Amino acid sequence: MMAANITSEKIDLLIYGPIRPILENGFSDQYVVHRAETGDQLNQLPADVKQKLRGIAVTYHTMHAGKEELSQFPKLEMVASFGVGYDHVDCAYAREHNIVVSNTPDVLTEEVADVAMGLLIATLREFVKADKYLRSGLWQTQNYPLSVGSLRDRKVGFVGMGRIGQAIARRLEASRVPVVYHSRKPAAGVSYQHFPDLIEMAKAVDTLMVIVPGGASTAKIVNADVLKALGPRGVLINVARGSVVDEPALVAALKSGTILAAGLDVFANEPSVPEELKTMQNVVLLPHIGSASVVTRNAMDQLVVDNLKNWFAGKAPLTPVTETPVKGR
Ligand code: A2R
Repeated sequence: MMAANITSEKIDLLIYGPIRPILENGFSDQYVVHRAETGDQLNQLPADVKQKLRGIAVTYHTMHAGKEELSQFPKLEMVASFGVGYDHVDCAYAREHNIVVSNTPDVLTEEVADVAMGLLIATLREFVKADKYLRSGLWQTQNYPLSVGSLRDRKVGFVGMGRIGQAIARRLEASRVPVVYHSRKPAAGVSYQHFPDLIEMAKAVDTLMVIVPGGASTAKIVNADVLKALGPRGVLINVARGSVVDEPALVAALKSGTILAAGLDVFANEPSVPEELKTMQNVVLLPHIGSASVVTRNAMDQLVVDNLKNWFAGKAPLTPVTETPVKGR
Protein backbone atom coordinates (compact mmCIF):
# COMPACT_ATOMS: atom_id res chain seq x y z
CA MET A 1 0.00 0.00 0.00
CA MET A 2 1.18 3.53 -0.75
CA ALA A 3 1.65 6.25 1.83
CA ALA A 4 -1.35 8.55 2.24
CA ASN A 5 -1.11 12.07 0.89
CA ILE A 6 -0.78 14.34 3.93
CA THR A 7 -2.03 17.83 3.12
CA SER A 8 -3.94 20.52 4.99
CA GLU A 9 -7.03 19.61 2.96
CA LYS A 10 -9.95 18.05 4.77
CA ILE A 11 -10.19 14.28 4.63
CA ASP A 12 -13.54 12.89 3.49
CA LEU A 13 -14.62 9.73 5.28
CA LEU A 14 -17.75 7.60 5.08
CA ILE A 15 -19.42 5.77 7.94
CA TYR A 16 -21.03 2.86 6.11
CA GLY A 17 -23.55 1.07 8.34
CA PRO A 18 -24.95 1.81 11.79
CA ILE A 19 -23.65 5.04 13.33
CA ARG A 20 -22.50 5.00 16.95
CA PRO A 21 -21.19 7.81 19.17
CA ILE A 22 -17.49 6.77 19.18
CA LEU A 23 -17.51 6.68 15.38
CA GLU A 24 -19.52 9.85 15.01
CA ASN A 25 -17.51 11.87 17.53
CA GLY A 26 -14.12 10.30 16.98
CA PHE A 27 -12.89 12.53 14.17
CA SER A 28 -11.62 16.10 14.47
CA ASP A 29 -12.48 19.06 12.22
CA GLN A 30 -9.76 17.88 9.89
CA TYR A 31 -12.25 15.28 8.66
CA VAL A 32 -15.59 15.55 6.87
CA VAL A 33 -17.68 12.56 7.91
CA HIS A 34 -20.41 11.37 5.53
CA ARG A 35 -22.96 8.69 6.33
CA ALA A 36 -24.64 5.83 4.51
CA GLU A 37 -26.61 3.49 6.72
CA THR A 38 -27.57 1.17 3.85
CA GLY A 39 -26.16 0.04 0.53
CA ASP A 40 -28.76 2.16 -1.27
CA GLN A 41 -27.66 5.26 0.64
CA LEU A 42 -24.06 4.51 -0.31
CA ASN A 43 -25.02 4.23 -3.99
CA GLN A 44 -26.92 7.52 -3.76
CA LEU A 45 -24.11 9.62 -2.29
CA PRO A 46 -23.55 12.80 -4.36
CA ALA A 47 -21.00 12.40 -7.15
CA ASP A 48 -18.67 15.04 -5.68
CA VAL A 49 -18.56 13.15 -2.35
CA LYS A 50 -17.79 9.90 -4.17
CA GLN A 51 -14.94 11.68 -5.95
CA LYS A 52 -13.37 13.00 -2.73
CA LEU A 53 -13.86 10.08 -0.39
CA ARG A 54 -10.61 8.63 1.00
CA GLY A 55 -11.64 6.38 3.87
CA ILE A 56 -14.59 4.14 4.81
CA ALA A 57 -15.55 2.79 8.22
CA VAL A 58 -17.66 -0.35 7.63
CA THR A 59 -19.53 -0.55 10.91
CA TYR A 60 -21.32 -3.93 10.77
CA HIS A 61 -20.67 -7.30 9.18
CA THR A 62 -23.92 -7.22 7.20
CA MET A 63 -22.73 -4.16 5.20
CA HIS A 64 -21.38 -5.54 1.96
CA ALA A 65 -18.21 -3.80 0.79
CA GLY A 66 -17.54 -5.57 -2.50
CA LYS A 67 -16.26 -4.37 -5.83
CA GLU A 68 -19.62 -2.80 -6.66
CA GLU A 69 -19.48 -0.58 -3.57
CA LEU A 70 -15.74 0.15 -3.39
CA SER A 71 -15.31 0.92 -7.09
CA GLN A 72 -17.51 4.01 -6.71
CA PHE A 73 -14.69 5.80 -4.86
CA PRO A 74 -11.66 6.51 -7.09
CA LYS A 75 -9.60 8.12 -4.30
CA LEU A 76 -10.30 5.46 -1.67
CA GLU A 77 -7.20 4.60 0.41
CA MET A 78 -8.53 2.75 3.40
CA VAL A 79 -11.43 0.56 4.55
CA ALA A 80 -11.57 0.17 8.35
CA SER A 81 -13.88 -2.73 9.09
CA PHE A 82 -15.61 -3.31 12.43
CA GLY A 83 -15.23 -6.88 13.75
CA VAL A 84 -12.53 -9.49 13.47
CA GLY A 85 -14.20 -11.26 10.52
CA TYR A 86 -14.08 -9.30 7.28
CA ASP A 87 -15.55 -11.70 4.72
CA HIS A 88 -17.97 -8.89 3.75
CA VAL A 89 -15.05 -6.76 2.46
CA ASP A 90 -13.55 -7.63 -0.94
CA CYS A 91 -9.87 -7.70 0.03
CA ALA A 92 -8.75 -8.91 -3.41
CA TYR A 93 -10.30 -5.82 -4.99
CA ALA A 94 -8.80 -3.64 -2.25
CA ARG A 95 -5.31 -5.03 -2.77
CA GLU A 96 -5.50 -4.59 -6.55
CA HIS A 97 -6.46 -0.96 -6.05
CA ASN A 98 -3.94 -0.11 -3.32
CA ILE A 99 -6.64 0.17 -0.67
CA VAL A 100 -5.61 -0.96 2.81
CA VAL A 101 -8.17 -2.89 4.89
CA SER A 102 -8.12 -3.12 8.68
CA ASN A 103 -10.25 -5.15 11.10
CA THR A 104 -10.63 -5.18 14.91
CA PRO A 105 -8.92 -8.32 16.25
CA ASP A 106 -7.76 -8.92 19.86
CA VAL A 107 -10.10 -6.41 21.55
CA LEU A 108 -12.98 -8.91 21.26
CA THR A 109 -11.11 -12.19 21.73
CA GLU A 110 -11.89 -12.83 25.41
CA GLU A 111 -15.50 -11.59 25.07
CA VAL A 112 -16.27 -14.00 22.22
CA ALA A 113 -14.50 -16.79 24.10
CA ASP A 114 -16.71 -16.12 27.15
CA VAL A 115 -19.82 -16.37 24.98
CA ALA A 116 -18.60 -19.57 23.31
CA MET A 117 -18.00 -21.20 26.69
CA GLY A 118 -21.35 -19.98 28.05
CA LEU A 119 -23.17 -21.20 24.95
CA LEU A 120 -21.54 -24.62 25.19
CA ILE A 121 -22.56 -25.06 28.82
CA ALA A 122 -26.05 -23.59 28.22
CA THR A 123 -26.55 -26.08 25.39
CA LEU A 124 -25.32 -29.11 27.31
CA ARG A 125 -27.04 -28.28 30.60
CA GLU A 126 -30.23 -26.86 29.00
CA PHE A 127 -30.19 -23.45 30.72
CA VAL A 128 -32.86 -21.95 28.45
CA LYS A 129 -35.28 -24.85 28.89
CA ALA A 130 -34.62 -24.91 32.64
CA ASP A 131 -35.30 -21.17 32.91
CA LYS A 132 -38.62 -21.59 31.09
CA TYR A 133 -39.44 -24.53 33.37
CA LEU A 134 -38.95 -22.43 36.50
CA ARG A 135 -40.94 -19.47 35.16
CA SER A 136 -43.84 -21.71 34.15
CA GLY A 137 -44.22 -22.85 37.79
CA LEU A 138 -43.44 -26.50 37.04
CA TRP A 139 -40.67 -26.58 39.66
CA GLN A 140 -43.41 -26.34 42.31
CA THR A 141 -44.54 -29.84 41.40
CA GLN A 142 -41.41 -31.59 40.16
CA ASN A 143 -37.63 -31.09 39.91
CA TYR A 144 -36.25 -30.34 36.47
CA PRO A 145 -35.21 -33.58 34.69
CA LEU A 146 -31.50 -34.46 34.65
CA SER A 147 -29.76 -33.19 31.54
CA VAL A 148 -28.47 -35.81 29.10
CA GLY A 149 -25.63 -33.49 28.15
CA SER A 150 -22.71 -32.57 30.39
CA LEU A 151 -19.30 -30.97 29.92
CA ARG A 152 -17.83 -33.66 32.17
CA ASP A 153 -17.46 -36.45 29.66
CA ARG A 154 -16.67 -34.48 26.52
CA LYS A 155 -13.81 -34.02 24.08
CA VAL A 156 -13.96 -30.83 22.04
CA GLY A 157 -12.68 -30.54 18.48
CA PHE A 158 -12.04 -26.98 17.35
CA VAL A 159 -12.57 -25.94 13.76
CA GLY A 160 -10.00 -23.11 13.83
CA MET A 161 -7.35 -22.50 16.50
CA GLY A 162 -6.46 -18.81 16.11
CA ARG A 163 -6.73 -16.02 18.67
CA ILE A 164 -10.32 -16.76 19.72
CA GLY A 165 -9.98 -20.54 19.40
CA GLN A 166 -7.01 -20.49 21.78
CA ALA A 167 -8.89 -18.29 24.26
CA ILE A 168 -11.82 -20.75 24.28
CA ALA A 169 -9.43 -23.70 24.58
CA ARG A 170 -7.81 -22.12 27.65
CA ARG A 171 -11.23 -21.99 29.31
CA LEU A 172 -11.87 -25.64 28.47
CA GLU A 173 -8.46 -26.60 29.84
CA ALA A 174 -9.36 -24.88 33.10
CA SER A 175 -12.54 -26.99 33.09
CA ARG A 176 -10.43 -30.14 32.55
CA VAL A 177 -11.94 -30.83 29.12
CA PRO A 178 -9.64 -32.34 26.44
CA VAL A 179 -9.16 -30.26 23.26
CA VAL A 180 -8.00 -31.10 19.73
CA TYR A 181 -8.28 -28.98 16.57
CA HIS A 182 -8.51 -28.81 12.80
CA SER A 183 -7.00 -26.05 10.71
CA ARG A 184 -5.08 -25.98 7.44
CA LYS A 185 -1.72 -25.97 9.22
CA PRO A 186 -0.69 -26.57 12.85
CA ALA A 187 -1.00 -23.40 14.94
CA ALA A 188 2.29 -22.00 16.24
CA GLY A 189 2.91 -22.59 19.94
CA VAL A 190 -0.15 -24.80 20.38
CA SER A 191 0.32 -28.28 21.86
CA TYR A 192 -3.18 -29.72 21.30
CA GLN A 193 -3.40 -32.52 18.74
CA HIS A 194 -3.83 -31.19 15.20
CA PHE A 195 -6.07 -32.94 12.65
CA PRO A 196 -5.42 -31.95 9.01
CA ASP A 197 -8.71 -33.69 8.12
CA LEU A 198 -12.00 -32.38 9.57
CA ILE A 199 -13.95 -35.64 9.22
CA GLU A 200 -11.20 -37.57 11.01
CA MET A 201 -11.37 -35.06 13.85
CA ALA A 202 -15.18 -35.22 13.99
CA LYS A 203 -14.94 -39.01 14.39
CA ALA A 204 -12.49 -38.58 17.27
CA VAL A 205 -14.57 -36.08 19.31
CA ASP A 206 -18.18 -35.54 20.40
CA THR A 207 -18.25 -31.72 20.34
CA LEU A 208 -17.34 -29.27 17.60
CA MET A 209 -16.43 -25.65 18.37
CA VAL A 210 -16.50 -23.63 15.14
CA ILE A 211 -14.25 -20.56 15.23
CA VAL A 212 -12.82 -19.95 11.74
CA PRO A 213 -13.24 -16.93 9.43
CA GLY A 214 -16.13 -16.94 6.95
CA GLY A 215 -15.58 -16.68 3.18
CA ALA A 216 -15.03 -19.06 0.30
CA SER A 217 -12.41 -21.31 1.91
CA THR A 218 -14.65 -22.25 4.85
CA ALA A 219 -18.08 -22.18 3.17
CA LYS A 220 -20.15 -25.15 4.45
CA ILE A 221 -17.09 -27.10 5.59
CA VAL A 222 -19.25 -28.39 8.45
CA ASN A 223 -21.54 -30.49 6.25
CA ALA A 224 -23.73 -33.59 6.54
CA ASP A 225 -20.70 -35.92 6.46
CA VAL A 226 -18.98 -34.04 9.30
CA LEU A 227 -22.16 -34.11 11.40
CA LYS A 228 -22.58 -37.83 10.76
CA ALA A 229 -18.99 -38.41 11.83
CA LEU A 230 -19.64 -36.41 15.02
CA GLY A 231 -22.36 -38.90 15.92
CA PRO A 232 -25.46 -39.14 18.13
CA ARG A 233 -23.80 -37.60 21.23
CA GLY A 234 -22.58 -34.79 19.03
CA VAL A 235 -22.91 -31.13 19.96
CA LEU A 236 -22.11 -28.31 17.55
CA ILE A 237 -21.27 -24.80 18.78
CA ASN A 238 -20.87 -22.08 16.15
CA VAL A 239 -19.64 -18.61 17.15
CA ALA A 240 -17.87 -17.92 13.83
CA ARG A 241 -20.01 -17.37 10.74
CA GLY A 242 -23.23 -19.05 9.63
CA SER A 243 -21.67 -19.68 6.22
CA VAL A 244 -19.25 -22.22 7.71
CA VAL A 245 -22.08 -24.68 8.45
CA ASP A 246 -24.42 -26.27 5.90
CA GLU A 247 -27.54 -25.03 7.69
CA PRO A 248 -30.14 -27.36 6.05
CA ALA A 249 -27.83 -30.31 6.80
CA LEU A 250 -27.60 -29.16 10.43
CA VAL A 251 -31.39 -28.86 10.74
CA ALA A 252 -31.76 -32.36 9.31
CA ALA A 253 -29.09 -33.76 11.66
CA LEU A 254 -30.74 -32.20 14.73
CA LYS A 255 -34.17 -33.49 13.66
CA SER A 256 -33.09 -37.04 12.96
CA GLY A 257 -30.87 -37.46 16.03
CA THR A 258 -27.74 -37.69 13.89
CA ILE A 259 -26.35 -35.25 16.48
CA LEU A 260 -27.66 -34.38 19.95
CA ALA A 261 -27.77 -30.59 20.12
CA ALA A 262 -26.43 -27.28 18.86
CA GLY A 263 -25.64 -23.84 20.23
CA LEU A 264 -25.63 -21.18 17.54
CA ASP A 265 -24.71 -17.52 17.71
CA VAL A 266 -24.51 -17.12 13.93
CA PHE A 267 -26.69 -18.08 10.96
CA ALA A 268 -26.38 -18.36 7.21
CA ASN A 269 -28.81 -15.53 6.43
CA GLU A 270 -28.89 -13.19 9.45
CA PRO A 271 -31.14 -11.95 10.90
CA SER A 272 -33.30 -14.69 9.38
CA VAL A 273 -33.19 -17.96 11.29
CA PRO A 274 -34.79 -21.14 9.90
CA GLU A 275 -38.24 -21.62 11.45
CA GLU A 276 -37.48 -25.29 12.09
CA LEU A 277 -34.57 -24.36 14.36
CA LYS A 278 -36.81 -22.07 16.40
CA THR A 279 -39.19 -24.93 17.17
CA MET A 280 -36.47 -27.34 18.35
CA GLN A 281 -35.85 -28.06 22.02
CA ASN A 282 -32.26 -29.25 21.54
CA VAL A 283 -30.84 -25.93 20.30
CA VAL A 284 -29.84 -22.68 21.97
CA LEU A 285 -30.09 -19.73 19.60
CA LEU A 286 -28.39 -16.36 20.14
CA PRO A 287 -28.77 -13.26 17.91
CA HIS A 288 -25.05 -12.93 17.02
CA ILE A 289 -24.00 -11.45 20.36
CA GLY A 290 -20.46 -12.85 20.59
CA SER A 291 -18.77 -9.47 20.95
CA ALA A 292 -21.92 -7.50 21.75
CA SER A 293 -21.28 -5.96 25.17
CA VAL A 294 -20.99 -2.20 25.67
CA VAL A 295 -17.34 -2.39 26.76
CA THR A 296 -16.17 -4.60 23.90
CA ARG A 297 -18.18 -2.90 21.18
CA ASN A 298 -16.79 0.45 22.36
CA ALA A 299 -13.24 -0.92 22.10
CA MET A 300 -14.01 -2.19 18.59
CA ASP A 301 -15.44 1.18 17.51
CA GLN A 302 -12.39 2.95 18.94
CA LEU A 303 -10.07 0.67 16.99
CA VAL A 304 -11.95 1.46 13.77
CA VAL A 305 -11.43 5.17 14.47
CA ASP A 306 -7.77 4.74 15.46
CA ASN A 307 -6.98 2.69 12.37
CA LEU A 308 -8.33 5.45 10.13
CA LYS A 309 -6.65 8.24 12.10
CA ASN A 310 -3.30 6.47 12.04
CA TRP A 311 -3.51 6.02 8.30
CA PHE A 312 -4.41 9.62 7.60
CA ALA A 313 -1.67 10.80 9.97
CA GLY A 314 0.79 9.03 7.66
CA LYS A 315 1.31 6.04 9.94
CA ALA A 316 0.56 2.35 9.46
CA PRO A 317 -2.91 1.25 10.55
CA LEU A 318 -2.84 -0.54 13.89
CA THR A 319 -4.43 -3.74 12.62
CA PRO A 320 -4.27 -4.16 8.83
CA VAL A 321 -5.54 -7.52 7.54
CA THR A 322 -3.01 -9.96 6.11
CA GLU A 323 -4.40 -9.61 2.57
CA THR A 324 -3.47 -5.91 2.42
CA PRO A 325 -0.16 -5.60 4.30
CA VAL A 326 1.29 -2.12 4.77
CA LYS A 327 4.95 -1.43 4.16
CA GLY A 328 7.09 1.65 4.48
CA ARG A 329 5.08 3.81 6.88
O1 A2R B 1 -6.11 -22.75 8.51
P1 A2R B 1 -5.10 -21.92 9.23
O2 A2R B 1 -3.86 -22.67 9.55
O3 A2R B 1 -4.90 -20.53 8.60
O4 A2R B 1 -5.77 -21.63 10.70
C1 A2R B 1 -6.80 -20.68 10.90
C2 A2R B 1 -8.19 -21.29 10.76
N1 A2R B 1 -8.67 -21.35 9.38
C3 A2R B 1 -9.10 -22.48 8.78
N2 A2R B 1 -9.23 -23.73 9.23
C4 A2R B 1 -9.69 -24.66 8.36
N3 A2R B 1 -10.02 -24.38 7.07
C5 A2R B 1 -9.91 -23.13 6.59
N4 A2R B 1 -10.25 -22.87 5.32
C6 A2R B 1 -9.45 -22.10 7.45
N5 A2R B 1 -9.21 -20.77 7.31
C7 A2R B 1 -8.75 -20.33 8.49
O5 A2R B 1 -9.03 -20.39 11.53
C8 A2R B 1 -6.82 -20.25 12.36
O6 A2R B 1 -6.59 -21.36 13.20
C9 A2R B 1 -8.26 -19.77 12.56
C10 A2R B 1 -8.43 -18.25 12.42
O7 A2R B 1 -7.73 -17.62 13.45
P2 A2R B 1 -7.57 -16.02 13.54
O8 A2R B 1 -7.23 -15.49 12.20
O9 A2R B 1 -6.66 -15.73 14.69
O10 A2R B 1 -9.02 -15.49 13.84
P3 A2R B 1 -9.77 -15.24 15.23
O11 A2R B 1 -9.40 -13.93 15.80
O12 A2R B 1 -9.61 -16.43 16.11
O13 A2R B 1 -11.27 -15.14 14.70
C11 A2R B 1 -11.87 -16.22 13.98
C12 A2R B 1 -13.23 -15.86 13.42
C13 A2R B 1 -13.37 -14.49 12.80
O14 A2R B 1 -12.87 -14.43 11.49
C14 A2R B 1 -14.87 -14.24 12.82
O15 A2R B 1 -15.49 -14.75 11.67
C15 A2R B 1 -15.32 -15.07 14.01
O16 A2R B 1 -14.18 -15.82 14.45
O17 A2R B 1 -15.76 -14.24 15.04
